[in-house]
Amino acid sequence: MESSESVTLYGWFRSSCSWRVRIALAWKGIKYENIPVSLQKGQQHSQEFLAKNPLGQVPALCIDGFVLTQSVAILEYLEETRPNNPLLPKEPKSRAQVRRIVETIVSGIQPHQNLPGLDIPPGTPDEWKLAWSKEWAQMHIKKGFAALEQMLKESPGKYCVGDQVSLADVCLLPQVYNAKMLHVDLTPYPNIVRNNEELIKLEAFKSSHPRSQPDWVDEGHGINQEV
Ligand SMILES: N[C@@H](CCC(=O)N[C@@H](CS)C(=O)NCC(=O)O)C(=O)O
Repeated sequence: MESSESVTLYGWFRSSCSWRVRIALAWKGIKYENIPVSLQKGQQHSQEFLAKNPLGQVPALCIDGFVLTQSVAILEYLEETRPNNPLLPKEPKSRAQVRRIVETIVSGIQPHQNLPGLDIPPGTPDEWKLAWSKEWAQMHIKKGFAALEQMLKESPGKYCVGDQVSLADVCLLPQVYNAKMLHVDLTPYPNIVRNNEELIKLEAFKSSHPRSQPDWVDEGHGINQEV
């Protein structure tokens, strides 16, 4: 496989999946060009972007002479090809715990807040669609967070799995941001909240925050830098 120095991320400031990749790139000190694909303007459906990801979803990462999609595949690829500042622990049980937390977020929670995941009959008024999608997302976040809260108790430490930052943290912080945006009460999840407070102190998590992105638009959610 061809290896090249230039790395380009196609993403959107508020996409939690894009944010996962931004964190890992920053954590590993990989320089990249950030090309915004506005989901609000529907740019993920443009011919140009579909050539990168026929699924019409961000993120897509051009790296080492090929285009990679699916945030977890990207994270694992970065980990395998750029093992500095590792995001997976060495010990198999801890690795499994990291992957368990990742999977809970990426397949158990995030897809339920992505609009195409909702089968809403055509003709439904916009305000109903919004209310229903919000309700649906909140329900899955609460269910997922209750499970994650338990998992975090099983691997105590400063971060999700002990005292080492891992892919679990890379996925959790953007998900907590989404939960706040959807006004989910986080009081029942003290370990998640504590984890979040630790993570946002770290430069790679801070610099990759939606608000720090060139395409940031204040959408009036009232969420500040301290997610
Ligand atoms: N499993 C994919 C999910 C990607 C995804 O859902 N991306 C969202 C933003 S976070 C998106 O592009 N949504 C727009 C759409 O589906 O039209 C990944 O982890 O990369």
